[in-house]
Amino acid sequence: MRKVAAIHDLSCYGRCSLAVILPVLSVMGMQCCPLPGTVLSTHTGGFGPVQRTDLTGQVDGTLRHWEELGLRFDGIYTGYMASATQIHQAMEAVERLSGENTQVVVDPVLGDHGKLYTSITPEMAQAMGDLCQKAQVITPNLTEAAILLGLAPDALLDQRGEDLAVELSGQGQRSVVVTGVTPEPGYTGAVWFDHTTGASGTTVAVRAPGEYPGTGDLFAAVLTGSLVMGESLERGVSRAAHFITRCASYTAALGTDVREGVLFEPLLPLLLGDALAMDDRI
Ligand code: PXL
Repeated sequence: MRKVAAIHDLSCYGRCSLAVILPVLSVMGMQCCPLPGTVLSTHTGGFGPVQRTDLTGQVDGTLRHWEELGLRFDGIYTGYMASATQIHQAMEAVERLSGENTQVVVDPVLGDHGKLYTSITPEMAQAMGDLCQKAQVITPNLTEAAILLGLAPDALLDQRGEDLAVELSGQGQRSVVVTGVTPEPGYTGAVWFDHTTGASGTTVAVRAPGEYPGTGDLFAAVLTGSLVMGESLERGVSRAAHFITRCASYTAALGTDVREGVLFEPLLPLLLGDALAMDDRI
């Protein structure tokens, strides 16, 4: 059975990070092994003062134990990090837990809407750039794309060209999916570059009303699952974009508190088909 190490925080209320990544990868038919760097009472998007516990030492010990066990993962997927030390740990994890065909997907969580998140220091932005060098696939939004290119965080908010994905690929060394692009009014999508084929493209999905926390994590989780199943980057991006659109439309129709994220749980069966189809022993 394929397995993915997911190096993220665990926000215990509000539907983001490991709380959405675990169910998505499970339903896609693989074992998701969580490596939480921080446990938080809620995500930081509007629930007031957050209770948090740093687990940096626990991550170190887990990496050591997993290495002793000789574990190698088919996917390593990293996201929100609380410190530069944790970003360096993620780099260590890539070194120590990769096999020959491991898909390393780095979501360089640094900012959104033209601003750095308040917890991000210049040292962390630099370290995240270094972590991206170790990835097969990175999934920045337009704000993160600008930061990674050394520009002001709001410098690229109107970009929608595929050349941006090519520019972030480090001369074709890695694949890039830039999320949160507006290909045309009323639509949302991603521009991508696939370093395994040299192809680039734009994936377009209907823009559902509302801006929900955690959709970036859901997007990259579906993409990671798809890549670990052996699907192409284009297929993975399309699958992820359409899944998010359906989750956001459903959530908007129910009119729940935006802070609770998208109500993806009833839509998980949409991700189920291929895992079943690909293994006739199930
Ligand atoms: O990706 C969303 C996310 C992840 N982790 C933490 C967050 C958020 C969004 O607010 O606060 C801790």
